[in-house]
Amino acid sequence: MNASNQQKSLDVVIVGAGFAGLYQLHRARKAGLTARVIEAGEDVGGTWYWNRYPGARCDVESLDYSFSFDKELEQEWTWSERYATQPEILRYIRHVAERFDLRRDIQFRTRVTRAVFDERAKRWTLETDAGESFDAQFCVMATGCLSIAQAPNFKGLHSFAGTWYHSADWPKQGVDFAGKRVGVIGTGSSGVQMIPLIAEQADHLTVFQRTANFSVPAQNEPLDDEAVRHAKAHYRERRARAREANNGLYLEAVDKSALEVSEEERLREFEFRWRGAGGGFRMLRAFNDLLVNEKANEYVSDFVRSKIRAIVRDPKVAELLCPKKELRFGTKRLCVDSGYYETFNRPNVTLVDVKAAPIEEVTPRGLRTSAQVYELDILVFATGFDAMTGALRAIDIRGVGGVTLGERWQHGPRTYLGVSCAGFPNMFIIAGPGSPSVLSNVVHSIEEHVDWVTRLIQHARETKRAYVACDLEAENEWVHHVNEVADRTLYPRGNSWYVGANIPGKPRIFMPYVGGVPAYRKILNEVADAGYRGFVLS
Ligand code: FAD
Ligand code: N01
Repeated sequence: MNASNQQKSLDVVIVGAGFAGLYQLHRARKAGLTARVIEAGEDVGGTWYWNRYPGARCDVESLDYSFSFDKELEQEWTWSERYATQPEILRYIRHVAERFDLRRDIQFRTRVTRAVFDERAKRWTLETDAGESFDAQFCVMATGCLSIAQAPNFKGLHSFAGTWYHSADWPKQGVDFAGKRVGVIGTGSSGVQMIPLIAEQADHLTVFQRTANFSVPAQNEPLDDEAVRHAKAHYRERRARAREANNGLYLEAVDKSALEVSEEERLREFEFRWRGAGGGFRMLRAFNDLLVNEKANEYVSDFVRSKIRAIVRDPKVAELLCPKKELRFGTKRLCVDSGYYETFNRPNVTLVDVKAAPIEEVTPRGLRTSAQVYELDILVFATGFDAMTGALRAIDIRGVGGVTLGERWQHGPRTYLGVSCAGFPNMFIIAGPGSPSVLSNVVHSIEEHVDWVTRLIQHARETKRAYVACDLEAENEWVHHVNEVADRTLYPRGNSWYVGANIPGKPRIFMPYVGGVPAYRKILNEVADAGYRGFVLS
């Protein structure tokens, strides 16, 4: 139902109807608050509404990458594969929306363009692209970390006679690649997932790679009845173990340094994680220092490179696919694939190095690099997102004294605990910069944030405080802590979207909190127990 004729003066206004916005709506209602969600898309789902490219699926196991707040929901929903596809995840999110009757409080096809804090009334006014406005005491930004696509701005794109698509704005009816000459630009997680499937359909596929990233096999498989029965019978233990793991995932971790074992043992462990059930992110946890120790990282990097050389038959192509030494394994988000490297053995697939010969322009008939012209019917941009800050900066957010979030964040995002920004009272961010967010099972992090924010709002209301603001000192200390913890790892050295390196001109700062999910939860709890230390409630 479109909510445009309904109440526009609310306790909480929520922007975004992905996992975060939906759960925030549910929790707000449970807390007795009036709440409304405003969503740019036509339906619920967020990431899983927009990213419909072939091969799109999660790379955190679906049994974990799903809501844990309701035991019945957990028991009644059955995942068909270890890593569900986009259509299945979208079906799940729609099911959640129906089951908890969420749609009646969601306004679709509406983009929030402006949010202004009224210091006197201590309320937010949100304006939309449809010219409506909503006012609420609290504003929750559930706008997503990967929801603003990096728009392709290649010279000549407008002249292209074929059709082009971005992975994050994929047509609902799908794309027919049969008999077509297709070019894919980008070899991050999206490219790595779509390339094997497009190669199967297209007449010819040309992959334009700028930087080779590491990818490990998902070892995806159907979940048979026995696996499902077992998982459901032990769901609570599974969730509890995930909560105590650094990245909120249920994965066996080896608590040993890669340096303290023999070469034989090290290779056995890597091999087990490459081939073994589950594959994927298990590789990151083969040893406890892969992301903090250069030598340990070199071991796992060399192992993956040896696999690429063994899979890809043409040695030149294999070398091009091998990530270079400067890129440490895992410091750019690890890709998880199904048959990615194998695809380059197909006769209808060509890999082009656009670092050596950059793309110069799109032409009416295809694409020209500094070395060659490629004739194409379809161009696919898997070029990523303005991650973590893009969706927030796209809204004209004005806090105390009319200061904009864009001004406050001109040198990079600044938050207290990843949920609040000094100068922007009564506004909260879900799973944003400064929280474990994208380094974790994001659904898990979303649930933790939403629960915490809702308790804070309830506390404010119960104690008759209209105003909840984090102080600048607390924010400065948190930003310092986020950087300090990141600097103890290899993460900031990767030229990834984690540091904004993919967007020209974006300040280089490591945005997520790398301290781990359990350590972060402990801090959140301590802050709450200390009467919301670092916040002013008045
Ligand atoms: P989103 O799902 O991004 O939803 C935000 C919503 O806000 C969007 O629908 C957007 O339209 C809306 N919005 C934004 N700005 C406005 C505005 N101004 N006005 C109105 N509406 C607005 N994470 C994992 O942990 N595991 C995975 O396996 C995984 N797989 C992924 C696969 C893909 C292809 C991508 C792109 C990301 C993946 N992620 C994964 C990260 C994923 O984004 C999160 O897991 C999660 O879905 C984020 O949910 P969210 O509700 O915070 O944000
Ligand atoms: O985007 P990316 P993504 N010319 O930024 C290249 C999540 N996700 O959509 O590395 C040429 O990772 C760019 O090259 P380079 C996940 O968190 C998860 O793939 O900058 N190339 C890179 O190769 C992920 O990390 C899944 O040199 C250009 C690629 O485009 C995040 O979303 C699936 C270019 C972009 O890679 C983003 O992934 C999908 C240019 N001008 C997404 N501009 C799962 O599997 C960019 N590139 C769960």
